[in-house]
Amino acid sequence: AIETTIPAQSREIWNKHKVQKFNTADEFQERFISHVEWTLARSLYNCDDLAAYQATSQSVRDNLVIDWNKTQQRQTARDPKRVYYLSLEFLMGRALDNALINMRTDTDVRDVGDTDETLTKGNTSREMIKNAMNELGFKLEDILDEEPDAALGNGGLGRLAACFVDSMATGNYPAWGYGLRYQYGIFAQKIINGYQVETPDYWLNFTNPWEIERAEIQVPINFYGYVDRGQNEKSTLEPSDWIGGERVLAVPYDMPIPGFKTSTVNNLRLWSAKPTTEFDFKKFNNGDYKNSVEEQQRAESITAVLYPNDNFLQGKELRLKQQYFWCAASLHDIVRRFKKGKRAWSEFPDAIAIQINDTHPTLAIVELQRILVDLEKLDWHEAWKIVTSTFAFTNHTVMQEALEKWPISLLGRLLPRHLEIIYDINWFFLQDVEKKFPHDMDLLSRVSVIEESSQERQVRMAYLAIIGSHKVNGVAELHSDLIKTTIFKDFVKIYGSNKFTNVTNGITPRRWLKQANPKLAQLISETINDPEDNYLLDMSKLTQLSKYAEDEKFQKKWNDVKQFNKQRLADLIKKLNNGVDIIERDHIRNTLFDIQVKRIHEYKRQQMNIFGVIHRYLTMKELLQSGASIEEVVKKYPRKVSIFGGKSAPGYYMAKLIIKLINSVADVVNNDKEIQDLLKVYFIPDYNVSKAEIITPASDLSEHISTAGTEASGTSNMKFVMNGGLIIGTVDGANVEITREIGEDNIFLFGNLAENVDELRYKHQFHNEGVPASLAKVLDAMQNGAFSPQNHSEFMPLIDSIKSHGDYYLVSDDFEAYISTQELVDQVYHKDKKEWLKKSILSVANIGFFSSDRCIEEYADTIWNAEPVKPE
Ligand code: IMP
Ligand code: B1N
Repeated sequence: AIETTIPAQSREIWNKHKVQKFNTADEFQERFISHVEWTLARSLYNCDDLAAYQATSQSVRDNLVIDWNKTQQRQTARDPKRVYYLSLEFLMGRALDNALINMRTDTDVRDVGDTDETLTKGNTSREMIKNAMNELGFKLEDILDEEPDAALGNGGLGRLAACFVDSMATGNYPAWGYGLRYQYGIFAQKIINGYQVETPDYWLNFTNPWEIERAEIQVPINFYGYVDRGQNEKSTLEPSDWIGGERVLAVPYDMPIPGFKTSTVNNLRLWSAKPTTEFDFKKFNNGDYKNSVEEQQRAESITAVLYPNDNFLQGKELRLKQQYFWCAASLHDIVRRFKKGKRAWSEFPDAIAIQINDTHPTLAIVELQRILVDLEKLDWHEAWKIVTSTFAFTNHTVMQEALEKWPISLLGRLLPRHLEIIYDINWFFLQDVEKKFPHDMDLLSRVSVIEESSQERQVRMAYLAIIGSHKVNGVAELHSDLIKTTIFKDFVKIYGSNKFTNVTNGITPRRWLKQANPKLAQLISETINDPEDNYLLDMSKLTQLSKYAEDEKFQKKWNDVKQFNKQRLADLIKKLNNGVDIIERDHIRNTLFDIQVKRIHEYKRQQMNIFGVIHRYLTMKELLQSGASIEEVVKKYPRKVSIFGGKSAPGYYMAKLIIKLINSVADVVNNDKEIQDLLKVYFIPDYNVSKAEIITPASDLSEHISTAGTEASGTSNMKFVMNGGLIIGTVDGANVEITREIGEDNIFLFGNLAENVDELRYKHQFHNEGVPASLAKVLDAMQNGAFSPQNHSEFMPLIDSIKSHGDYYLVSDDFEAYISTQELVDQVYHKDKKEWLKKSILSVANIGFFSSDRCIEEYADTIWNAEPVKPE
């Protein structure tokens, strides 16, 4: 039974006044109005769209909280193995529309499997609230637009964590996410004169209805100070006292995470830093009151801002502080909950699985060892067995510049006891290695957690994460194979290859199909006769679409949906472009929408894309100037709009220059009268999750063209295919498995393979063979100021990186194949529309594997050993 402080005789009163969910439009309206009045202190006379958004969210949240409480009570009572997903980033986007799709009313619950169509429709709650809002005088679409994105992440890694919490709730797993509540999420991007300008994202400007502050929980977190070894200098393996230093408080904010078609509502717990209420009287007595207040206030800076780097380590002290603050607070919470069950410590790994999202939470491994040894007085080895059976580690990148290393000096100053523990972990590990591979000094220094070779000794966090975990996984087959043969090769030799595994990434079809593309979702549910949208839970049902792939009537409906979504994107672009259309309305239908939206990175090769655009532009101009008519040009180069979007890290010079080049090319091309609207280029400013929901469904073609071996998985590739877009891509990351699933006829692959990359780079270093003529034409035009008439050398660094600095990303090696594959795309799109639609339909039919539900099931079965806890 669940413990409570309420006396038994009071139960009746509690039960009599038990809170109820709203189940009907009428009940929703009543709830809405009471929130307008009581929560917002507004009324009929001053309820604008923002207030309506707030009141709607509060009302929906009321329903979720009821199920949240029941879910937590159920999980406490049944005491299953719990899963904790530690991620420094959760790129959630907006919550309201998603909650409307996922939320269950009691009516929904009662009618599961019922035949009454009006009640069993997949979108009961959303439709009901849409109508109820209309009656209240609001349009749901406008209300949804009032919500700021929860943009607590950089890109794929953070969005993956968001898809995972959705799937964990949907699969009824007793799983919580733990992260940080940054006051500033990823910066907002403005484009000024073609350049990226960053502005702060103060997303908590208006109260956030989706968070529940738990002010009563305050976890003290310490930094700095020293370790007291006692008078007889006891061993570092003994329980030790870490003393003094700086202290801040961690306060949790909970976000309810509703599953789809289940009343399970899980929790995302985000920590916020607060000053302690302890006061430094020494300073105060010295009359330095102001300084001591300021020092206290600095505590808040720990969770002030998300570091805006993707696939890059900046190595700042505040970042390490964030990591420890979050790991220590989360571990404290996890251990406190475990202790409530009064089980033996040896059962900890049977009760708990902790997944660490990249190496950012690696200190959690050290912190658990510290808790067990120093505070709970367990024997070192007993403790270490518990730790390593609890943790599992996901690697997301092989890029050297992203692999975390922290200087010993910094770690030892900030966390003196943790550094001792790291040394001891390493000591025992190296002893084991020495036993297995005697006298191999090279091996020992290669796998040591401490890197000695560089000027400053550093802690290699990935190695620590491997040693402290029972499983290590990559995020797509190619990537998981690569880490075993490159960066973690020695560890495969030491541990055997069973410790290393693959779990290919996935995405939630609720947000990325149903929510982003309601028209396609409806066509699918009609076609496969699934009015309850059960396919969103079992995406293999989509294979039923295959039989309509060549059905002309169906193809027309399919195409109409795509045209609607292209129109919707064109409307957004118009709005962002000060009300000026980029693509003439009448031409949207026969214009190929070619989209590359993702973080700007040299390895993702947006530069190759824009070079391709320049190549197309120059060739079209040549044709026209040699007397060809527009009609003749259209035959070879049909209408196309190249759309880009994505943020650059603020300090990433080359990425920012690529953004400027795209905007400069857009300036020239879009204003070239001769070209008319055969070719248009547009950079969508401030790409984020809510914009992605408009952009993704509108692609005819999307680009996933990273240098082979550099993109661990990619997840937008899956999103585009799930929305009926075709892909042009390299043989990299999840593109490989997407090809296997949808068939190689339905994807445009090109370029060198990962296995040849080293050889090609070596060749560039020692033989300068020049660039292919097609690329030379592009680079020459750039060098001649075609896109920077005021400053001919503006784009020289981009040219030099290819011609003089070894072309690390192999643009010159892949360019010709890229151009000819683009020409193939043009031919299929414009000459054989039926063939194109068939490819599109077959792609969606076979994309089911990439649901994050499948992905979470694999983690649960092969890594966590966790079972769902289903509501009755
Ligand atoms: P924790 O596991 O102690 O952090 O509890 C998480 C949340 O679940 C709490 O804030 C409670 O709201 C709910 N919860 C956990 N255990 C119980 C219980 O025994 N009774 C009621 N609610 C509980
Ligand atoms: O993680 C995604 C993958 O789909 C992408 O291919 C991969 O690039 C991405 C340090 C990262 N890897 N590493 C990061 C992000 C922030 C940071 O501070 C590294 N992001 C990825 C999901 O698996």
